[in-house]
Amino acid sequence: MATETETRAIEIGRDVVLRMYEQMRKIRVFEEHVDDLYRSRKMPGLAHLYIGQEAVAVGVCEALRRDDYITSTHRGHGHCLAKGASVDRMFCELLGKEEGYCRGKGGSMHIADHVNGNLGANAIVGGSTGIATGAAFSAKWRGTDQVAVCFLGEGALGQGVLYEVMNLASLWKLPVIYVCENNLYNEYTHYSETTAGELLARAEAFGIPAGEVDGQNVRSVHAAASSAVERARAGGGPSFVTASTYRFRGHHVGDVDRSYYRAKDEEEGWKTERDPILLHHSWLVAGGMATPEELQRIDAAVTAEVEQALGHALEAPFPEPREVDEDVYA
Ligand SMILES: Cc1ncc(C[n+]2csc(CCOP(=O)(O)OP(=O)(O)O)c2C)c(N)n1
Repeated sequence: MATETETRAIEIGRDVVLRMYEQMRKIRVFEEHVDDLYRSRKMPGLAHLYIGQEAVAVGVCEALRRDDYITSTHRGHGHCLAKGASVDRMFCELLGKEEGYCRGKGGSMHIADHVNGNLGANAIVGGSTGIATGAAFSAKWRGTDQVAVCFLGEGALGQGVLYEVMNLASLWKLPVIYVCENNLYNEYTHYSETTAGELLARAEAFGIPAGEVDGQNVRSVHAAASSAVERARAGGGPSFVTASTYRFRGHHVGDVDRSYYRAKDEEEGWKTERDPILLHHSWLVAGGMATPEELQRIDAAVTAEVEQALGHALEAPFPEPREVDEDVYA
């Protein structure tokens, strides 16, 4: 018998499952180029790559409308792209160019895209939990049916603000969904060394329904997110979801030798057996949703789009030096 996730995946249709494949590929190709930009010293600063976690951003954002809100983290490129950001402007921002989302002055960890409901990445671990909950409060106060999704890493479970806002979200039945991406490590420390007790119990203590989902299965993530979104839109209040996932690369692009904090075999196991894009690819082909040739065409189109955007960004102008203190608030 088909699982609930698979039944939903078939119901949502071919367009959606193919778009989710395309979006995951786009994030992967984008991030691989970001790594190259860092290594070739063309990008100022660092970036925290999302490779390996693509199914979480894509499965969740596919369940949202354009006018719904998200808040993101220091590992935010995947969230931005999944919510509709343009690849050109993303690259421009990372390269400090004027066309970037923050006119080149924010960089990787501060990209916001209000037109698509993205209230911003955030370098402060847990910092966006208050912003997402505030956005949900605003939606409720204004009488809209928008929802807000707060992406957070499991490292943010140690931040007090999360518990203040979950308390209010539950009391006021706010349309907010906390999506905790548990990629097992907070920087270079396994989460079991920083996080006491059961993760889900933390939300349940506030009366918030909480569940865990396989973060490498984009259809499961989409199904879980869709249920939480339906509940929030209908006035049912907040939800909390942990997505079990893994970052395939370092904590940031410069974290190359990881052997002192996690085993090579562990990384290899996730990359070969739990890659969300390969898993979805196999599912699409096995279920007759797409042929390998169709998926190859999507891959080629995505690669061309990302490479064109990169070429554009590399040539794009920097802001004028006289603008150095414009649009800068801190
Ligand atoms: C308030 C705060 N404390 C510490 C840091 C330094 N820091 C940056 S990322 C990070 C780990 C975050 O882990 P997690 O939330 O699990 O996200 P992941 O990096 O695994 O995606 C830490 C401690 C910070 N940016 N903000």
